[in-house]
Amino acid sequence: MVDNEDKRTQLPQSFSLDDFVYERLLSNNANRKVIFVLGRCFNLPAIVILEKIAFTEEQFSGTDDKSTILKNSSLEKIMENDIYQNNFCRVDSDLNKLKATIIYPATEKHISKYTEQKIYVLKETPELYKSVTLPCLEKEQFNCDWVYNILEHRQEVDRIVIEDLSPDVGFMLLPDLKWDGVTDETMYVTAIIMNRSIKSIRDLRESHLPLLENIKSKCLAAIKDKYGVNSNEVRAYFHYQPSYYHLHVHFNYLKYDAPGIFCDKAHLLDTVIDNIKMVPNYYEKATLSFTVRENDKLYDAYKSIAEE
Ligand code: M7G
Repeated sequence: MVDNEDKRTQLPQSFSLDDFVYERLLSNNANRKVIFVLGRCFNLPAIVILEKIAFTEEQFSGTDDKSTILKNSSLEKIMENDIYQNNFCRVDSDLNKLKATIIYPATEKHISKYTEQKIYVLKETPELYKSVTLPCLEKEQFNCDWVYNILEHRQEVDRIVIEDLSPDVGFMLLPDLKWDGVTDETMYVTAIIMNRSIKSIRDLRESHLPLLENIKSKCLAAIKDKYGVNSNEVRAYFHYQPSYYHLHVHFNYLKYDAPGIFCDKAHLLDTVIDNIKMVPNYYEKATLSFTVRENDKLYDAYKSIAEE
């Protein structure tokens, strides 16, 4: 299949899912109620991610009848027994939207990222980072044009929650692609740093503490201001390995089990700050464990050195 990394084709404004020709299912996560589908649009590969959206309190407590699920539903009985009854509940389509994320044209790497596959844990020493991980990610990483579009105010400008344009300690905070931007229960925003030379936590040193502290204090205050979520209800963390090698911090609502919050991938912002305060070059010296998928080029690279 062709790699579309350099094809910057965009979907027409009139695009609808009728233009999407189904090819195959990449994965179906019943727990998250999200499905990843591969197909083609106008002859190029495309991925559609459909996700059922969480309920909100307003859908039940709202005063406007039209926004209230209970006032706009019909029941179809499945079974009853004693005091127990199961039904399908049909609700107004406006109250039952799906979030649809479309990646177009999708690259081989996107297809691999969303394909169900085995995962493995790897231990990366500083030496292995330099000799295996770094060369591999320099060759294989996802394109970061979407990041530069944000930093240069070309895209998502009206979504910026807060920005600090300082080249050293600055960042932009905005709703993450994984979030619909309105369902408070699944709040997920991302701070993207202005500095383009820090790929991941591996590159963090003592000199970056002001950057990390600045992101922490300003983003938590902005989240409280905009979404009413207290700082002690926010999970702030990095991914290692990330998909995109331009440093960014994930912030989400603690009660929401966002994808990628487990200890095989998430590094709390507070812990990262503390580690660097204790050992200024902690992330230069540490052995970091992370997971890879079976189809990842990084997994192949580690496999081949293990075989040597
Ligand atoms: P990551 O750890 O590099 O990748 O985080 P992963 O979590 O996907 O493995 C990058 C973050 O940026 C993710 O949370 C993405 O959902 C988010 N993101 C990716 N893209 C392409 C966009 C985008 O175009 N706009 C916004 N706002 N967020 C994005």
